[in-house]
Amino acid sequence: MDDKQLLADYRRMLLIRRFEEKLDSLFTSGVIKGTSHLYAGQEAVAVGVCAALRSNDFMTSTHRGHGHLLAKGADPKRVMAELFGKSTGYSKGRGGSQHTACAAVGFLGSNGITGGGIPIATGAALAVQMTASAPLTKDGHAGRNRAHPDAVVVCFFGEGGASIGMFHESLNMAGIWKLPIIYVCENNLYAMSVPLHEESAVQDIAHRAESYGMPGVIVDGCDYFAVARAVAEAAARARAGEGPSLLEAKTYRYYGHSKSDKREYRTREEEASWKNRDPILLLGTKLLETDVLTKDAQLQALHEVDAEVEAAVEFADNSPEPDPAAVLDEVFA
Ligand SMILES: Cc1ncc(C[n+]2csc(CCOP(=O)(O)OP(=O)(O)O)c2C)c(N)n1
Repeated sequence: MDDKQLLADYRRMLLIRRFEEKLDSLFTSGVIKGTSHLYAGQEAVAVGVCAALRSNDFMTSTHRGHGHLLAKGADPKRVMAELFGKSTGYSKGRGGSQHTACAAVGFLGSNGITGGGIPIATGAALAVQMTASAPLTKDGHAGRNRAHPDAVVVCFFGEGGASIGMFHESLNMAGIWKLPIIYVCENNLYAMSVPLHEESAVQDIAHRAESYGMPGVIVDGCDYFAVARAVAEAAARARAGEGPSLLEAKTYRYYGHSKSDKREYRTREEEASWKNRDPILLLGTKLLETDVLTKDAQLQALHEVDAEVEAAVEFADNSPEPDPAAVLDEVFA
């Protein structure tokens, strides 16, 4: 990674953090309605993963998806507009926090169904594989699918999502067919209020990989470099036709599960110990130590990111509401 990418990724992690902090206050003050699942604390996973991807790679996400979408290169203005339910949002204000998709950056959707993205990502990986093996059309195009033939698909889910049946069915299929997919489990220790030991017989989700004929790798989800390295290896494997991988990033969400959660199932001491290893702090310290970042540039990045978040709020606030007459547009079933 060159210095330019490192600085851009540091800035993107900051952007995600400040975006989520802003959202917390917008939800609390009732400006944005409904609930939200905030990504703060997990930024090194989304940004570390994307550091090792190409722009034409694909991604599926979860109910906690704003960080994934921003890491993949989405415009914060249009992400915010979607959260405001405005027509300028990526899903025209119809999807909201849990159902945003952005084809332009290969983001196949966040998903309110726990683990719901897993079969979708597996199907997308099958489509990529079929594209690669499809005969070229007369004008030299790679078949009917527009997917790049050596694209990879990244599939995010939580450790709770890893307990649904489709996790096992999908990974088995991907293992048999050697699909170009990287399953990334963000293990933040709790599915709503349920700790991992109450919902999984094994405490490392990565160990399940062996059952499906793929490597299972555990990474420190607070360490941007560790995540990027592991994904680079998995992506190279997928592009070489060697099949899927399962990565488990040990991480922590800073906020409660959603707006109403008072976090009674975990201690303030546990929260403080994770915040001591804050992913943005760790990357910032490393970049300062190696002279990639200066204190002035760090401050400037923070100002720029805050201005970007404020501009996103202004754009969303001033955007038009969806037209009620168009409510049935794009309803297919
Ligand atoms: C099929 C299904 N069951 C239950 C729920 C309710 N639910 C929403 S989020 C969640 C926990 C998800 O935990 P995890 O996958 O670990 O992700 P995290 O919230 O920790 O990021 C549950 C059970 C749901 N949305 N979908």
